[in-house]
Amino acid sequence: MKGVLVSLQRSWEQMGVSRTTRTLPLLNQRSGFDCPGCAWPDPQEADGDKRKAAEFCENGAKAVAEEATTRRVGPDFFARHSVADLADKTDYWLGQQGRITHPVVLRGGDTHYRPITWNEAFDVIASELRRLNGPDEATFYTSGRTSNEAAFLHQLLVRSFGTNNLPDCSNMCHESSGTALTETIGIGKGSVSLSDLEHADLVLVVGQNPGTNHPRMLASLEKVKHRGGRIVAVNPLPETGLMRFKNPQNLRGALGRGSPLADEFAQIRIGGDLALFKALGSLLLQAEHDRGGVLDQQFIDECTHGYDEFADQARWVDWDEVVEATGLPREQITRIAEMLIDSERTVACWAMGLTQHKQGVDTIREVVNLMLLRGMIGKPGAGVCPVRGHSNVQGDRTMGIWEKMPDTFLDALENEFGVTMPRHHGLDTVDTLKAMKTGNVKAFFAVGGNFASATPDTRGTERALRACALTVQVSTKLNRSHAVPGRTALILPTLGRTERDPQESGDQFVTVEDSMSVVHASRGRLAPASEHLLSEVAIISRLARKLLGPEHPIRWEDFEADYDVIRDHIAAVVPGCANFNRRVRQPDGFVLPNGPRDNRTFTTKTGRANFTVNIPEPIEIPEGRLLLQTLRSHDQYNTTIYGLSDRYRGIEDARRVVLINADDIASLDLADGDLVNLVSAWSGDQGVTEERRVERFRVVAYPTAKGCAAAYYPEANPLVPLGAVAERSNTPVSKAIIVRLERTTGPEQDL
Ligand SMILES: Nc1nc2c(c(=O)[nH]1)N[C@H]1C(S)=C(S)[C@@H](COP(=O)(O)OP(=O)(O)OC[C@H]3O[C@@H](n4cnc5c(=O)[nH]c(N)nc54)[C@H](O)[C@@H]3O)O[C@H]1N2
Ligand SMILES: Nc1nc2c(c(=O)[nH]1)N[C@H]1C(S)=C(S)[C@@H](COP(=O)(O)OP(=O)(O)OC[C@H]3O[C@@H](n4cnc5c(=O)[nH]c(N)nc54)[C@H](O)[C@@H]3O)O[C@H]1N2
Ligand SMILES: [Mo]
Repeated sequence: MKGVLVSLQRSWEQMGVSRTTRTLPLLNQRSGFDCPGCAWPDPQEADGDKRKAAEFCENGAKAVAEEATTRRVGPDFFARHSVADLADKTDYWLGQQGRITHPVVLRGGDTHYRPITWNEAFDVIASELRRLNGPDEATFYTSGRTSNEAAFLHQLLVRSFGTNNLPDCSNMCHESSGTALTETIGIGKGSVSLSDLEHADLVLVVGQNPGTNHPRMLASLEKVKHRGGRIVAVNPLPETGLMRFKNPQNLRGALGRGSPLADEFAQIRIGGDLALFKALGSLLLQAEHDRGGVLDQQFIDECTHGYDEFADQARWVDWDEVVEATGLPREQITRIAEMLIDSERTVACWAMGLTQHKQGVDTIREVVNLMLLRGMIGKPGAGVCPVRGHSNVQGDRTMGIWEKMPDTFLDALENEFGVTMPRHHGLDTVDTLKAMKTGNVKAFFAVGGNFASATPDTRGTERALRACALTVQVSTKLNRSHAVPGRTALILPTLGRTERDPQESGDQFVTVEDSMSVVHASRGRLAPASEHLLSEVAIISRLARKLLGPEHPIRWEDFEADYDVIRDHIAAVVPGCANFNRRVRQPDGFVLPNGPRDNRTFTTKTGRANFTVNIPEPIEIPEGRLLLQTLRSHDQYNTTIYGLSDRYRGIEDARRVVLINADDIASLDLADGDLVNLVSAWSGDQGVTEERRVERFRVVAYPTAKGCAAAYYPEANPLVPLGAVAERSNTPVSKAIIVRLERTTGPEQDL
């Protein structure tokens, strides 16, 4: 009930009562728009599931309110606030100012952004880009809210310009999942549908806080429980939604005490998951040896590769090491192994608690090993389920937003458009930052997102952005990235997903792909925030015409008038998208092909699903230090801060907090409520130790696993060293930063 009240309250504050009443009923309905929040899928008619009148969650309502707000940031705002002034504000303050209404520019030496016409804006950008020593000196970021149509055009523009520098938010998010799954099952996506999840006997929810970040997932988990299935939560924190859940969609849930979702809560130490999954694998092998009937031998023989090597290595486990790394009692690990053995249909779900670690890729490969042992891929009710973040982050990748798209994709682009595509791999997010620091990248263009706040090493990132010759942000709302401009900087305001997009051929819709590979339409219905906005599609195509010239073989001018034209090209280029225009107009859209799920085809190098050998490297934490993770509160969407209430964790009106176990607080000679600076030390490439710090965080006693701590992202991002990345996926290690605490005094910092 509190969640319902909060969503209405926030919606009324931002949109007023009548706009709220018109807007929320369109959310996630077939004739309405896709929630700009997370990538959780919608119920499918084909599964006999009807959509509810309110098919959204508290945080989805907040995401809509944030975009559909009636507050405005216009030329007068920029006249009042200098860039230096904006740089002093928090992300929260910046976001609360409202929707940006006009394109603005900041030229070398200026103190304030000033209005600019669209035409002039594209001239400035094109001439700055042409002035570079080559296309690889520019980099083009995408955030996962971008539609398929805009993403496809964006990568087409960037590659036509001559570079594969296409970093995206996924590099900081599920890249480790993509890398691990591509290596093991041949596709960088999950292998389950919503119906699979809901029909599982056992669901593992690992390193994920669905109560806050994917609230509608809880309703699916509740269905699992109703059907007699079981749930195991693996997390250093007892996250509320998993421990106690009240479904607001039914009366029993709305009024009742709530049901405990997790049958087993494994309160793991940060970074202990690889050791846990290895131990579970070994218990399965042991049980097969002792009593037989545990492994799916037929599946292993027919569909997998590398079993013998895996089994030789996995049989042997040092339990002292496992207990040390995980902090879990051996009995609990044994109980979970028995649950795995009892289950005929297991789904493993995970999110940032696994991906943002040095051994993130290895850990996810180990999850796959466990699933392969019992043949849990490619059968109903079973599979792997990386739960995606941004509402279209998976679709953006399908559309070619990746610095290393395979040659087959580039060949298809060349065939379709008759333009030569660059073949050398481009820069991802971390490598972009490194290249900016050395001056090898001088121009930054972002379709959405908040690069300055989302990336590691905030201070270094800000210096890198300020050193650029050009920074361009296609944005709906103000954020920190606008306050750390390059020598020439532009903000190009764009339509949000909730808004109507009228073009020459009529109102346009866009398409998105959810976490379970369902592609469907999203139709904005509200009047645009300002008459000066352009859609992302229009911005990209108009810039392309300026940059590539009127003689360019691609007919950029055709795209803006009718997005069907873009979709016809997508159909010709992107695998699985044949007849895109027709199929996406079906009520629930269509599901992209998925070899592992559809018929146990694995397009790996071996042509089979691969077992892998992964060796845990323990994280050494020196005496007196803690292992810090950075996570989301209940009142934010990434760097967009909705408010200051982390209700489920009982934290109000504060974001500069650090959650620490009471025993650790005592042994560090601190007390709940003390103010501390957090300091991380990192030995850089040349063996030089760099210290990073954030100041005046309040200590909060919290039941996290011993030796572990948690602070909010993005406030804690200055602590994440740029060099600390996951092996092979290059994802910043945002969940395991060794910190020491310095007691300090003084006022808490402004929010
Ligand atoms: N309302 C809302 N929804 C969102 C977002 C948002 O900011 N707000 N963000 C969206 C995006 S882009 C994403 S990627 C997702 C993120 O969804 P989550 O991954 O759920 O987000 P985090 O807050 O990063 O939470 C990580 C969880 O992993 C746990 N964890 C940390 N370290 C470890 C570890 O070593 N092992 C294990 N087992 N667990 C660990 C943390 O305690 C926490 O519960 O949510 C999406 N949805
Ligand atoms: N320390 C730490 N760092 C992290 C993480 C972590 O857990 N810990 N998580 C990482 C993860 S999982 C992710 S996905 C990244 C997120 O990184 P980003 O995607 O870059 O960040 P967001 O905060 O989602 O971007 C918000 C901005 O997007 C713009 N925007 C919103 N809607 C639209 C739209 O429809 N169109 C356009 N053009 N712009 C729009 C608004 O201006 C808003 O300010 O951060 C990563 N960084
Ligand atoms: Mo994400």
